[in-house]
Amino acid sequence: MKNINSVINLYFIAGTQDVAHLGGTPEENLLNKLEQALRHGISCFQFRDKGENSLQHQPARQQQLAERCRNLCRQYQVPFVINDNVDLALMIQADGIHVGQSDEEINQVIAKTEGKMFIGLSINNLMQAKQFQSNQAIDYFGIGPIFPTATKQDHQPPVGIDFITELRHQGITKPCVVIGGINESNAKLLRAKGADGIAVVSSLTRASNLAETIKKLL
Ligand code: TZP
Ligand code: MG
Repeated sequence: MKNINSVINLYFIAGTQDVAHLGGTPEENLLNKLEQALRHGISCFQFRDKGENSLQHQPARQQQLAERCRNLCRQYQVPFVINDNVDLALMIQADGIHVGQSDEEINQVIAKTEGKMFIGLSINNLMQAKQFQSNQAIDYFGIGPIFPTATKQDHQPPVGIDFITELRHQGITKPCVVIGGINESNAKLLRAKGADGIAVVSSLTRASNLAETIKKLL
């Protein structure tokens, strides 16, 4: 596997619900957006298809689309990650799985994946970070939301811009990717504050000039 810090450097997350405004079929919308993002230099893609306007109630169609996204990522040699669904990740041989605190129990995720893929875990407070810091099976932490965001409805309270520095001061050394309200005007600051990578949804799904936006996020 590539070095995890280079994998999480510019981490694009999306599902069909995030591109519904683009006007085509869900498949066209997501695949076109993903291809452009891959062409312009994202370092990782997470398939996170859930909620209103997603294919979550059409599992066969959703799996087919996940496979097409995986194939596209492979063409560009960019790691492909599945959000939440460990069984789907195993079935389609994803490169990684990302889970939250309330998803499938982390030890079960670790047992099921048996080192076949990398594992990311969402962290929202210092206690969680300390609890999982020494767990070698977890490859990176997703930290956030940093800012309030309209993209995720049920998100935890925003942790704020200094949380990543606080984690570093508290001895948290695991690779960290920050998420939630990150855009071209705050990305550099978050990197300066200790983030190894940044994760974005709407900055890319709603970009008017994707190439320019990606340059500024990198
Ligand atoms: N997890 C925490 S915030 C968030 C997720 C999936 C959504 C981030 O979306 P955006 O549009 O980059 O703020
Ligand atoms: Mg989740």
